[in-house]
Amino acid sequence: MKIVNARIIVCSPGRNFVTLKIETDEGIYGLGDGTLNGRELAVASYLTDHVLPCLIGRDPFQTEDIWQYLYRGAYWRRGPVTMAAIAAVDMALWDIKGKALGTPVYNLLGGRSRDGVLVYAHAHGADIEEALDDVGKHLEMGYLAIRVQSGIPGVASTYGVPTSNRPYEPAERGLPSESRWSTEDYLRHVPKLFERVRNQFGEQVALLHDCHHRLTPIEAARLGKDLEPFRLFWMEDPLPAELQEGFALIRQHTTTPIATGEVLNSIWDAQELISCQWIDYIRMTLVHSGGFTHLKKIADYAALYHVRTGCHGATDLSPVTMAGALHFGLAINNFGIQEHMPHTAETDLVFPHSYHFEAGYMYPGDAPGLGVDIDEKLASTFPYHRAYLPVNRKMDGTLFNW
Ligand code: KDG
Ligand code: MG
Repeated sequence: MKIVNARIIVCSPGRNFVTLKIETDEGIYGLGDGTLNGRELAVASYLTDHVLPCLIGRDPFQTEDIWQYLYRGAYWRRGPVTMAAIAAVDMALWDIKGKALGTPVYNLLGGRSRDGVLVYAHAHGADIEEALDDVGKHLEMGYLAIRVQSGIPGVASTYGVPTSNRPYEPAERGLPSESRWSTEDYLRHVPKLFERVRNQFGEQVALLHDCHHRLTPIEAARLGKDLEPFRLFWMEDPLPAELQEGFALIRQHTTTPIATGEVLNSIWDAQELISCQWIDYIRMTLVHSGGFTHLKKIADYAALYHVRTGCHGATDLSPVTMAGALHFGLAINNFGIQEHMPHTAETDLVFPHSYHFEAGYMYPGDAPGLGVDIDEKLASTFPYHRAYLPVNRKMDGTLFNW
């Protein structure tokens, strides 16, 4: 089998997605996701202008060799644009492999290791009362694990909480919006939120929280200690992820489990986080970390150090990545949990898929390959719109982490 064509489809059914379609001389095609929120066209160009011409004529079964060709062969390594582009190719090749062999991708990754993939939902509210209502709704929907974020008194808008009636979607069309941030107000508020959630919903539900990179190590240590009575499943991204040893300080002070890595791209970015056991869950995901070929190595490395996976699964990861994450999560031994943030109805129509949610778990389905397709005609009715994530400043105007 040979690759005869490869092209990019950029569409925006509610938000932007970059999808790669690789076609073979046997009529089988594969899909890959290359979406990088707010920088989509950089990946599209990297693929179209620099990568896709090199794929024509290659054997799509050579996933390892093609991965190394794109990673080592470029000379310039790592980084979100490069790794999202490599991921798109890798995903599409595994999709082709599965279709050619007539089997779901999870069977190529080791086969089923569990019955279903535990997922966590997002609950949020403008204040604690609204957040509690939303937790209740998600429990009724069958979720067993719920991330909880709420508005903070004195802070006009914050990560994870919608400012309108629409479902939360951080990227906005037009130029980046700006918000203001107070760490002091946040640190006072979050323990109160989780005290109320535990009091109302009891011990059974797994609770998660995303700090979204906004604390220093000692602030994160304090929050972790304050949250200990409420037994969180994890505290996510307490710090910006570049300084791996920053996590050591948090670890010295708290037993609240730590998850990080959604902005990391290679095994080298997380090497100390994992080998020093500074984290409990690694959040790298297929699209931003080089696809199955690389993420499998990261997961196997993490397994040596008792670190489990908790792959990023926000709406900027397309249904192609979501499908891939479910195959991956079903197959590997050290799976922890998978994020699930449902896509818009339009997105689900553009990307028909065989995965589904039931009673707290998701299932990839048994279709050969990834089990996800793209309706190109419908996709063409949702053209690309430039969109950005917000920018965040401290109350005095200092530029800060969003
Ligand atoms: O594009 C950025 C989002 O994917 C990110 O802000 C979502 O932190 C996030 C999460 O945990 O889902
Ligand atoms: Mg996050």
